[in-house]
Parts: sequence; structure tokens; C-alpha cells
Amino acid sequence: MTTQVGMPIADDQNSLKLGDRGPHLLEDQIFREKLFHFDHERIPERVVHARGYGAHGTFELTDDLSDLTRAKVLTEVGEKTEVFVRFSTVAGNKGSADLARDVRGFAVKFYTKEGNWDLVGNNIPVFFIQDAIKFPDLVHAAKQEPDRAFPQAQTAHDNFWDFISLMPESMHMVMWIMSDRTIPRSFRFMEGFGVHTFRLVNAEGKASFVKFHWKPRLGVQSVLWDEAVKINGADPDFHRRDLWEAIQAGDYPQWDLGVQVFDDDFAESFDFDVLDATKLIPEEQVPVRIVGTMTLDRMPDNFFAETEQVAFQTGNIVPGIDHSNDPLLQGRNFSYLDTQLKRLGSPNFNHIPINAPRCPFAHFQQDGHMAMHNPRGRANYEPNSHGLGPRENPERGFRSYEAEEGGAKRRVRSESFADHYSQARQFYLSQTPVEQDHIADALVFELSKVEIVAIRERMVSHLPNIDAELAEKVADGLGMDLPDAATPARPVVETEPSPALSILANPPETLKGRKLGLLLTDGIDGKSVDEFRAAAQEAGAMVEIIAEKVGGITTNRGRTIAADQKLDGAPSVLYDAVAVLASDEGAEKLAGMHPARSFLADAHAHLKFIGLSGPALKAFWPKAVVAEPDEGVIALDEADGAGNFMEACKALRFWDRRP
Ligand code: HDE
Repeated sequence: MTTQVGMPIADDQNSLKLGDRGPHLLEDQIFREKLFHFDHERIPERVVHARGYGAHGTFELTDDLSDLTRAKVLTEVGEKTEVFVRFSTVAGNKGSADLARDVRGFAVKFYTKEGNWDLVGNNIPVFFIQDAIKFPDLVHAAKQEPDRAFPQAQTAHDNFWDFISLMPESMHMVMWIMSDRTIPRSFRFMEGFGVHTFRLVNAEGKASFVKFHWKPRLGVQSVLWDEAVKINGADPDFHRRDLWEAIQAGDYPQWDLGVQVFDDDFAESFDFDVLDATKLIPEEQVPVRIVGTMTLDRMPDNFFAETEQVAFQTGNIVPGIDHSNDPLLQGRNFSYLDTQLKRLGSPNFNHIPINAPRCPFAHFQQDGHMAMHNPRGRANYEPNSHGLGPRENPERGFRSYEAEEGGAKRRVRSESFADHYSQARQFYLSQTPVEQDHIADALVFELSKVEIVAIRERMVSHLPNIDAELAEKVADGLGMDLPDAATPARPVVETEPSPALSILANPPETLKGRKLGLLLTDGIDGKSVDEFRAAAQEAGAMVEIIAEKVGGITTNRGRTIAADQKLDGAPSVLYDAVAVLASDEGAEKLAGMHPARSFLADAHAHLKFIGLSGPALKAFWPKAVVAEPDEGVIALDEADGAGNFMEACKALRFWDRRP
């Protein structure tokens, strides 16, 4: 152990004092350096997306897009580009819980041969507002209220719904945030979206419009609201832990990158403005073309150095990719550069290894706090006649797409942005009945936390423009009369539902990536545990053993099976499905234990598939669950019981059990 400047340290346990019990000496540079550094460990957290978790990986291109772009990252098939991804919640502070109802950030930094390309997206394809000038208002309204400094990491409060109800443009996003998209099962089960329309520009200078999509190989999955609330208590790091465990286990999560490409003619013919970030282009109208795959296979060595200091910027694009005039994107291009200076404290934040490009770079920017690499040699300007240093290259270098622009200088919102309800309605009608109920339930939950009745009423007045039945359900859930509908700026356009927008209409067909909780008692047959584990492994699921004591259980033949979790530290909300293997005596014992009863009762209430041994079904179930066992309850001691259980679990939830 040494000091910062390398002096060896002999004693790191005691500070330097005058006499055994005397005062400290100022000359103790070892103590002063250690405390000084500690006092300065914190940097400002991100003003939004403060809580995040990152991982390294690669992006491999499978489809050559050179007809559309000159970007090497999108034209060199088979090339593996290093990436760093940071997932985040938006509203909560750094120490908030993972399962807040919130949008998730999905930011990807591609370290390409032509510089860093940052695709700073979300897990929802649209946004609340149309013009970046409203962003500070949106974020102020969503975060804790300024006088009382609560609630943390949630939108269920007056200020948020006050602002939202005054912003009809946010109604499409409201449908998304009240849907299960904002309570994802984990980062691995989320889609990602670039949100804005961007430009691709090919070698001839021809431009197309593009929207970027990330499709998770494991499918999209969410938890139920009651689970989210309980998971936040049982494991506030639920999403972090999931990503960590998957990567440590070599079960590397993958997403396919897709593009929706369209030309100016399509943009003209589309019912909505493609520059309006509150609108999406249904996949049924412009299919998503898969062009490559991202694999996350390495956790950072250090959270602060990498995940905390990574600086994403929408301005980081590469030749062949360009911005559009989306007024939200244009505003972001200012904000992300500016915020990094505040957060990281120096214009040299790109010298930090996680932000530095992996390709060669050369420029004459110099000095500033913490400068790590200044220009070498005599010349620090160009042109120079020393023949030193880099020069620009019109052939290789970035060129903006030469769009023709003109018009009067005005603060306006384009008329083409005026339709606020049609796509909100389309989203709602594209959901299955279960998902529609969840949207209504979420609105009722959130608005029930709003104290000022006029805000509730104003919010509900938007809903008839989206769907009459939804409006009625929410008004009824709030115990109020349905108010008159707000007057839309533009009549609502009836559009075809888009099945691609539903999670439940597009279920995964595998148990891969899922986690099963197996509750065991003493006195069981060890073989049944082995069979369960083997069946789970074959199905691609992970098993965690839960027991009364973490030391494990003893089988009827005296074998010890160690537990991963103690029962009251492992409620069933942490698992996709659960099973109980209990002996006669064990089942009686479980029936008398509150954590065991709620383990089963919650699994039942959360519509999970439940596997039970005979004694568990006979002596434990009736004490834990009010209802009779249904088809979602599988007997494990029948022939191939474990196999049947895994097969059933592929459906993830037994929706027929809904009251
Ligand atoms: Fe951000 N956003 N944002 N945002 N955003 C930030 O930059 C901003 C928006 C998104 O993991 C900040 O480095 C404005 C849309 C992600 O480090 C800040 C507007 C989308 C992350 C900022 C938006 C996003 C951020 C705060 C309205 C989806 C986390 C810290 C015009 C396409 C990146 C930081 C990470 C972070 C500004 C809207 C995604 C202040 C002004 C739309 C994933 O610069």
C-alpha cells in the first residue's frame, strides 16, 4: 500500500498523534490525503436517469446497409464493434429502487472505427413532449415536489399529473407509462428505441429517414404492479442483480438491432409528422429490418469508473448517420454535452477511458482540468507551416446532410404536431384485454394518490378522447362522475390497431432467462430435487433453492442440500414461477409459518405457475391459499411432474386465474 504518489505506507490503522492519547498532527500527510480524497468522492448524480447499471459487449452487423449509409458500423458485415450499454430509471435518485414505475433508459455507446456513436434511447418509442424547451418543466413535475422532497421515484403525485393533464401532447406517452412497459421483469426483457427519426446518408449523399429498435432475444416481459411494489422492498437491486447474475453465469443477453427505413415521400404521406417524438410508425406500416445483434458479456471492473462516468451524447454520431429536425432531438444535442461538463467537471471528460474512442483520434483541443493527452510538438493550431498535426479530410470526414431549409424565424409549434390522441387510442386498442385492465388500474392507482380533485378530473377528461370504456373504468375506480371530454385540437383519426405494440400478444416460447424458486423442507426425497433441477436446466431456467435455514435441508436419506436463500429473504415475487417440495412433516411446518404462507399466497395471487409435492398440496396449500388449486398448479410427484411444470411455465403466467 502506498500514498497517491507512491510512498510506501507502514501503518494504515492509526493516525499520527502527539503522545498516545494526544491531538493529531497536521503533518500527517497520509491521514490528510486519505480523508481529503474521501471527502471529494461524490460527483453530482445525473439530473435525470441518475440510477443506472451498465455492461460491456459487442455489436455484430449481419446485414449490409451501404445502399442507405456510409457508416462503417452499418456496412461491414461480420465486424464486431465494442459497445457499452447503460440502462436506467429516469425519475428516481441514484439510490432509489429498480422497480419504480418509470421509463427505462437504454443508452448504447458504439466504439466504431469512425468515432463513438451514441444511440441514447429508452424502452418506450415515444416521449412526453414535442419541444425540448419543456423538458425542465416535465422533469421538475415528475421528480419529488420541491417543498416536501417526496415522493421519490414515482409519478403518483399531484405535480406530475397537474403538468401532464395540462399537456395533451403527452397522452400517447401516458398510455405507455401506465402500461406494463414501465415495470419490466428485467433489463434483459425490454425493447429499446432510438425514439427520434434520424437520417441515414449513403456515399452518394442520398438520405433516408430511420428509426432504431432493439429487440430482446428473450422476448418482452413485465411484472405485475403488486409484485413491483413488493420487489422494491425485498430486493431494490432486482434489475441490477438480474443482469449481474446472467452475465456471471455466461447467459449473455442479446438484442437484435432493427431499422425502420423510409423516404421523404412516406414521411409526407404519413398521418402524423415523423419529426414529432410523441408519434411512432407502426411496424405493420414500415417493417423493422433486423441488421445485427448486440451481446452483453462483461460487467465493468468498477461501477464508478465506467457506469457512473460514462457520458452519452446524442451529438455523438458518425459519418453516414445524421440528425433530423425533430425539435426534441435538436434540444438534446445541446443538453447532453452541457450536462457532462457539470457532472464530470472538465471539458476533458472524453479522456476518461470509458468515454475515449477506440479508434485513433487527433485534434488541437488542449489544456483544461485533468487534461490527459495534449497535442504533441510545436504546433497546436492549423493550418501551420511546420507540417505538424492533423488536418481535416473532405473524403473521410463527417458531412451534414444538405437539407434545404428556410422560413421565418418564429417560436411556433408546427400544425402537423397538433394531433394528440389518435396514437394514444391506437396504442390502447392494440393491447389485449388484460393489458387494457392494467392501464386502467395504473391510472386509478396513480390518480388516487393525487390530492387535488380538480387535477384528477382534468386528467380523466382526456381519456374519452382515447377510449370511452377506459374513461369510464378510471372514473369509476376513482369514485367520481365522468367529466366532459377535453376538446381535441384536431379530431381523433381512427387507425388500425398495431399488434406489435402488445407484450402479451407476442409471448416468448421459452423459459430461457427465467428464475424459478424451489422451496424445500427436511425429509423429502433428494431425487425429486435432482429431477427438478435437470428439467429446469433443459428448459434454460435458473433455480434458486429456498429453505427455512440457509444451511439447507436434510433429505429422507440424510443428504444435505444447501439453500441459496432463507425463506423470509426470498419471497415468491423474486421468481417467475415457484415450486414446493415438502415431506408430510415439512408441509405441516410450512403451514404454520407466515413467510411460507405468503410465499404461496402471493405466487397464487400473481398468477404464477406453482409446482407442489403431494404433501405440500394436501397440508400446506389449504392453509395458505383461499382458492382451490387450478390448472396452473402442477403436481410434481406424478410421472415427469418436473417436465410438465417446465412446459406449463413457458406461458409465464396463468392468466385464467384472474378474478
Ligand atoms: Fe435524456 N437526458 N433528455 N432523453 N436521456 C439525459 O444526460 C434530455 C430524452 C436519455 O445512461 C441527461 O448524461 C433533454 C429522450 C437516457 O447516462 C440530460 C431531453 C430520450 C439518458 C438529458 C431529453 C432520452 C438521458 C442527464 C428533451 C430517449 C441516460 C444525464 C429534449 C430517446 C444516459 C445525462 C445515461 C440522460 C437531457 C429527452 C434518453 C440532462 C433536454 C426523448 C437513456 O442531458
